[in-house]
Amino acid sequence: APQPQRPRLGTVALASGAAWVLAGNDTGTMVTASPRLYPHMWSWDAAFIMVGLAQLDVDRAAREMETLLSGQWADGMIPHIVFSDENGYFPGPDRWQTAVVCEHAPARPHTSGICQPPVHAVALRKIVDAGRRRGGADRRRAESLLRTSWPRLFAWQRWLATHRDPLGTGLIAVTHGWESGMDNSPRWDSAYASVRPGGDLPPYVRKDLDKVGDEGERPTDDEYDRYLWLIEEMRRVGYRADEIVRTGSFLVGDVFMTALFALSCEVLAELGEESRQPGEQVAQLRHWAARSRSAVLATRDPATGLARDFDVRAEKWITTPSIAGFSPLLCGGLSPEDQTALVAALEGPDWMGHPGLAVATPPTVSPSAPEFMPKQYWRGPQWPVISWLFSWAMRRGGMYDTAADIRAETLRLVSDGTFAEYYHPLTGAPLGSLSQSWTAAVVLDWLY
Ligand code: 9WN
Repeated sequence: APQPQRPRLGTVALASGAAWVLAGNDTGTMVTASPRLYPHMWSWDAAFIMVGLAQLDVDRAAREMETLLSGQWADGMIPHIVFSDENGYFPGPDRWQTAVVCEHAPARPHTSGICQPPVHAVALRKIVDAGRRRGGADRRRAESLLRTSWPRLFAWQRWLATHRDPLGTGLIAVTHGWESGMDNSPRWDSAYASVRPGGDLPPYVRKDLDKVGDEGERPTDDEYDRYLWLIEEMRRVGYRADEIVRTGSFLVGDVFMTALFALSCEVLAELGEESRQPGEQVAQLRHWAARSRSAVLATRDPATGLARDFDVRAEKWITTPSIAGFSPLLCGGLSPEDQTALVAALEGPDWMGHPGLAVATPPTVSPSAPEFMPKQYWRGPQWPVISWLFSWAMRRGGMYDTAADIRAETLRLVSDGTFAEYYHPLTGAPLGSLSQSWTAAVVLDWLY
């Protein structure tokens, strides 16, 4: 059905709107992921939010990093949620009980017990660059943040390399779909099919469903039972990282997470060199980056060239045609021919070039695939934050034209001014939460 014509904002209005969204979601110490659906700080959201804040206010961006790091666990893990005092989200601190059962978790702030993709080094890079560009107090603030947060981010990368490499190849594994950031992606369907919630799963009430336009935009109750069951398993083993990897029902080598890990190791190594951090730690980062880059390249499907996840429990490749298939473009390492072919596939008719798309940006699942569901969360919609990530990394890797196209098309999509969490790829309609912070943040970075 034809969509109602929405007003399109020009650049100045769009940038003001984005700044307004971030200000509106700012509690003073954290910019929550969204006003109603996610009233807390999420780990990878926070990183993208810092990217946006860096353009507006270096000190505020630096404080966001400090808030996030105040939730870092003693063993180095950055938890996927740092909770505010709001209680509008489930599962909240009472359900996780991280500090009650795990010595590594801080008592305050309250935190969840899993992690999310490591993109924080990219945020630090952006803050440092903004500070240096502006000079004066901004520069001093950014340099001092670099000194204090570099070792913390190093510890975070080390945690992933140490506790999340079950095969010893550099392929970083997730123990819960939420860790991937792409909660209900069809990538995880087969692995979740083997997660069997026990009869003793404590009862719970979801709080997310009445905060979006249509329940069909969110995961199902069946999926939620599995999400909650995995948390129950983890809580029962006191969130001990190695024990979860040894015994948990869900363990998948996540190629997208791995590519971001490799990318962040490189970015952090560069920042480490610039700020004279210990040489052996910088070398360690480069070593991890190289190993994980190779691991990403080794997952490629010989038939399609797309990267794949590996279900460690079932010992099988996951071939779902999702955006994660393009992970090599995030971390680099392809031969020039293979890179050209993968970019061509991304731009081709099964992806950005699909004739049915309202704007030519990457959908999360190929519209040509049977798994494609255009309204449902990570099963098809376009996520502006994912577009930003690909655009940023591809520009860094010298793929300037595609990077610029993704930027231009995504800006066209978000010029409706809703700053939606995700968009319907066939109609351009906003979906999920509106005034989503990371959408506003990446728009700001693009417009500045
Ligand atoms: C669970 C905050 C987060 C994002 C994730 C996105 C969604 C949470 C949820 O929202 O996940 O962590 O309740 O659905 O999938 O990527 O970080 O924006």
